[in-house]
Amino acid sequence: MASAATTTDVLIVGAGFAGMYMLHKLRQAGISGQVVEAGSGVGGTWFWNRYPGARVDIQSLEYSFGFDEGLQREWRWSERYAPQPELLAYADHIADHFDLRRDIRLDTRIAAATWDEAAQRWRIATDTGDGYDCRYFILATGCLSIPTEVSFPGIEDFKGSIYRTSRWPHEGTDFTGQRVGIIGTGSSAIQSIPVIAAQAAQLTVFQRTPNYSVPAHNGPIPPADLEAWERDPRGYRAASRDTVGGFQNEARTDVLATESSPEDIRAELDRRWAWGGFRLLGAFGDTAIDPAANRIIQDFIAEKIREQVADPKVADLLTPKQHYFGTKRPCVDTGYFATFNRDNVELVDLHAAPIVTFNTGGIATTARQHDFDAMVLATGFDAMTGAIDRIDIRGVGGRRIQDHWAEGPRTYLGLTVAGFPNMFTITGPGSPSVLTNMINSIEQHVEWIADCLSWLADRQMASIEATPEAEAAWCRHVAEAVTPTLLPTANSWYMGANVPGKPRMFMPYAGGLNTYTDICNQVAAKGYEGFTIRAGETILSDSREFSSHPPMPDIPAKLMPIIVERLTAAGFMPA
Ligand code: N01
Repeated sequence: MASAATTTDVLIVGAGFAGMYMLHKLRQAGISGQVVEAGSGVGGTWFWNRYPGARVDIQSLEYSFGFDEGLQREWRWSERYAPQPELLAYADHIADHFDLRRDIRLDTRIAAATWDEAAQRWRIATDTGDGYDCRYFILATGCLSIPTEVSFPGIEDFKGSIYRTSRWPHEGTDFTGQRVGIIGTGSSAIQSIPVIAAQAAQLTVFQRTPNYSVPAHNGPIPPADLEAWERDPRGYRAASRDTVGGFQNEARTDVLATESSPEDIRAELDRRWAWGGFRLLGAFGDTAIDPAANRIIQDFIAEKIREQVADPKVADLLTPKQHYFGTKRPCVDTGYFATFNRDNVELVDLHAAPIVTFNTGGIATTARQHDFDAMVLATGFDAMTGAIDRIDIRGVGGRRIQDHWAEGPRTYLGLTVAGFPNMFTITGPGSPSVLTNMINSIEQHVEWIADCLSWLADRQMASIEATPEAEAAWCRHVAEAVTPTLLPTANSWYMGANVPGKPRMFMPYAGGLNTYTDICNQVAAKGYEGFTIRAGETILSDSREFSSHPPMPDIPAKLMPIIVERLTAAGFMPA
């Protein structure tokens, strides 16, 4: 028999960085909260993704919280890009520093959440048979937390070990002397391949789509960054948040590759390549829009791959040709391409020789049998909606979130969903989230939600619900923001393209974290426009529209024809 539900103001799902900061922020506001976490520890992404070589790919100085002066002062990163154990230690430190663990329940999954219209509360059921009774329900479930359910024929017959990068065993692995195969060449694979290759007797990489990757140049934190941060941590954080991507990358929106001389292009790209990481993305203002400009960076990276890989045929196979640079999330690597120069590493092109089946010994492709002691699946995630979809969430009138999202996720501001009152998503679909430094997006969301709940409490309001009109307007704006760019052209997980049957829709908001933050602040300043706010029969506000659109950015004249053409074709501008 189910035990009595625990009563709390807020139930938070997930004890990653988002869930933990949410809990802390609520406590500061005098609101009670409980966190439920499926894992047996805190840390979210960094709890699960323990594969060899896992590390952050935004500089740690920026991929860390700025909300607490003490936390900032006492935590020191050992490297430019912290490795997974250090990030997990940071998560544990946050849990201890802010005494969060007493309100975090581990090893428990939220199975169902039902809105009780009469009581204006959520009734939550866990997979252990008990539940919660709460006013607010906050999904801090992460954007990349549910692995895709790839299944290969015969996989159950394989006699060796099978590992998933996203569910790596906590005791670690030792591939010494083993023949290892890895499927996938996304970020997880690109980080783990060099490390596994250095340990295993033999590593075979099964590649379906080559990916763009830039060197991390990991090492000590660059002195200039450290000095800038130490001089003014608050200012440094604010500068990071006031960017499109939530990190500083010297973005030059007004300099176009197609208007620059070959010498200037080369010097700029070389400088950014030498600095490493995502700074390459900010080199020119037209790369994300103009195919000709994108081609310039593609050619540059192709040349860099040829420089790193001794065998021209292998270099060619490793060179992306099917998508524009930046339209799938670029990878940041440490020695990835050079790994293919090792005698114990082989690249299998799955386009030339697709996998036919797994078998007891390993994998049979159309070309031949490959025998392994261990297989690694680095095959990706059901991104952005996967974790939410797997909870049986029922809003007003019993409507299921899966039905509301049948044609793709619909949200207002990536924070709320019409018909699902008092439910919030941290870095949900329709927010900048995965296109940004997640920590800065998390901070912005958590602070906005906490302010909103305090505002409601001050006015003794019981519920807040996005109006269908505001949600529709936001969805339109999300689509409008990405339409001028090349982003929708790739078969990316941003588009849901990696999950069979998932609706094709560009899920994150491409308008930039800085712009987005302004919009969210305007919505709040207008008394939460686009929301119906009520307590019982009392309706405090029912402003149905969403009018806080950002001002038009300064767009270089040369890009206007492309942008107008795409917006017109998509119906955002009259023909
Ligand atoms: O997953 P992915 P990931 N047969 O989806 C291949 C973040 N992240 O875990 O491209 C054969 O990128 C698939 O091939 P294709 C980051 O945001 C961050 O690597 O579909 N191959 C692809 O090569 C990242 O973008 C860090 O043709 C199959 C790969 O598997 C996101 O997580 C580190 C296949 C999946 O790549 C996801 O990265 C790691 C099949 N049936 C991850 N199915 C940081 O550094 C899939 N593939 C912070």
